[in-house]
Amino acid sequence: MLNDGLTEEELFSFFNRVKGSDLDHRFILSSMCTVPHPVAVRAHNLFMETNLGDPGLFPGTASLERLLIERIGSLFHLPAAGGYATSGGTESNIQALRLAREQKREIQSPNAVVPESAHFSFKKACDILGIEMRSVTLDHTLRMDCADAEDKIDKNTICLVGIAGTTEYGMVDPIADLACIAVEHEIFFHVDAAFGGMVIPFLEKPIPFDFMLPGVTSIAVDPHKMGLSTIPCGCLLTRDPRMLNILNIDTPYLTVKQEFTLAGTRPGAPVAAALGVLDYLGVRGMKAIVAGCMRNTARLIDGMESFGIERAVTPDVNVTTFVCKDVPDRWKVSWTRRGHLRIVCMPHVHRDQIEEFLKDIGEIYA
Ligand code: 0PR
Repeated sequence: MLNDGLTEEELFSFFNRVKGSDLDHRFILSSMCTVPHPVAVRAHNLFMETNLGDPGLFPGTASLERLLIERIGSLFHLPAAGGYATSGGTESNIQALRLAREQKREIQSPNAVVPESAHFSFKKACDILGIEMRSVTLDHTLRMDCADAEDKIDKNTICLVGIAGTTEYGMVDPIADLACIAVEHEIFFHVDAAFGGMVIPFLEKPIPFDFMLPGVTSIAVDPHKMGLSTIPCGCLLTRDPRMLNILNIDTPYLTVKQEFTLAGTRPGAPVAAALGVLDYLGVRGMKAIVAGCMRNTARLIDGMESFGIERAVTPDVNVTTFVCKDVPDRWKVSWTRRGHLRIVCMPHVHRDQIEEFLKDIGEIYA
């Protein structure tokens, strides 16, 4: 029930109490989001009231969105890529499937060929768009099986999907091989790099997954995951800078007369935050962050195996999985559909937390 108004003190003592029941990031080992970089927070605060849904009112902020897409396009070997800032991987994946379907309007019963490991956002996208989702099996490394993908493709396939950094196991699908298949069958190939897109380019040995591969049509990447941005910030990039225009609808009374985005009102603040982090840290800084996460990933795997707890797979990015049934309560971990313990070594998961976690595990298993 609404009251007659609280004092600021009353209100914020309530908020602080409530926030106190959120979990402490020190113990969150299950999340693909992290504590935003201080530069992201400062940029976010500066652009708090901006709305990219009416860009003519915020031309400055809109120019930051273009810069962000250009920065990520360059990182993905195509500075001239098209794209825009979404609310995250879910919206990017929905929009990619919309694009794919628009391009093959003549197909009556469209299907999308998607790996079993795909994030559940593809299920949402297919439900909304009336697309049949065909699941492709994984090989023993839990990467998409290319032969099965090829078997599942037929004349009604509007889109092939590969994942660069799977949610549950941190695997990168054989994107180069899938890109060849897409070229051969002339189908739209969307790469979901929501997680891996801000990791793979900064690895010591980057795995090809981006526009460097001719068959890749679009890429989803989330600065609000490994990009240390504030939430919500995803990006959808397209090889053809004009491609998104096929989704244009009329917006007669706005400062722009058409828009292709899914959301109407869109926050400029996390876009400034995402760009801020990339420009502040630069390639060197991002490499240092990613190297730290990968060192912690390796240390965690080593430590767990020293107690006889086997890894489920050797991940390509900073997601670890183990054959392990029990973890002390204070740690917030997650479990995959196949029943493996899953820990994501995000930037907020520092080395001392890994050691503390291993010590706790050692008390049970050593
Ligand atoms: N694609 C991939 C590969 C993902 O991992 C995710 C989300 C998405 C798409 C969807 O992205 P949005 O959630 O931004 O729409 N992966 C995480 C997951 O589902 C998201 C997450 C993050 C969940 C933090 C929990 C959490 O605490 O596990």
